[in-house]
Amino acid sequence: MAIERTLILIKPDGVQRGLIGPILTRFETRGLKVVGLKLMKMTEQLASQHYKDHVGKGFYAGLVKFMTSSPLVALCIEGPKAVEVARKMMGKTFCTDAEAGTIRGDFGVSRGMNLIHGSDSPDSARREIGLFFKPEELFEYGRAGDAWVVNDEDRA
Ligand code: DAT
Ligand code: MG
Repeated sequence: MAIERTLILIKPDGVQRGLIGPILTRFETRGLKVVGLKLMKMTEQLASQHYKDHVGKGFYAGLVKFMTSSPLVALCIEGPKAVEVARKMMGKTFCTDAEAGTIRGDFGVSRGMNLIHGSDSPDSARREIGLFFKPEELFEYGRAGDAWVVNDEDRA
């Protein structure tokens, strides 16, 4: 099954700057399917679970302050190699380093306020999706144009 799901967060800076639409549009126009979507505030507890690998690092306190400061949009998106495809669309971690054409490279210039999170592996994706979504908040559905986005070879 080459179809994967990944967790995307449009971070508080993206929401505050009115970039929910432009960022979401990139995933939709790429052909990826939104299977979960919510506006929510990240708590410190959720931050410590989501960023468990960064707890204790020098930038952790600032990261949590930023991520809990204002609502974010959590998305679960689905498609062939969705984890890798989304990471490439996001660009490098710091917007200053991200290539033009990527989300971070087109919409930001900050290091820490880098607009978007995307899971870094299928295992992380499964874990992170479980932190943000209940099973009943994720939807399996067909779209009218799906046959022209993904074929049997892509699904094999
Ligand atoms: P990514 O979001 O590209 O997967 P990451 O998982 O290494 O990057 O780090 C998580 C977030 O923490 C990242 O989006 C921004 C922040 N961050 C990482 N390294 C940092 C650093 N050296 N200084 C400040 N913020 C940092
Ligand atoms: Mg990461």
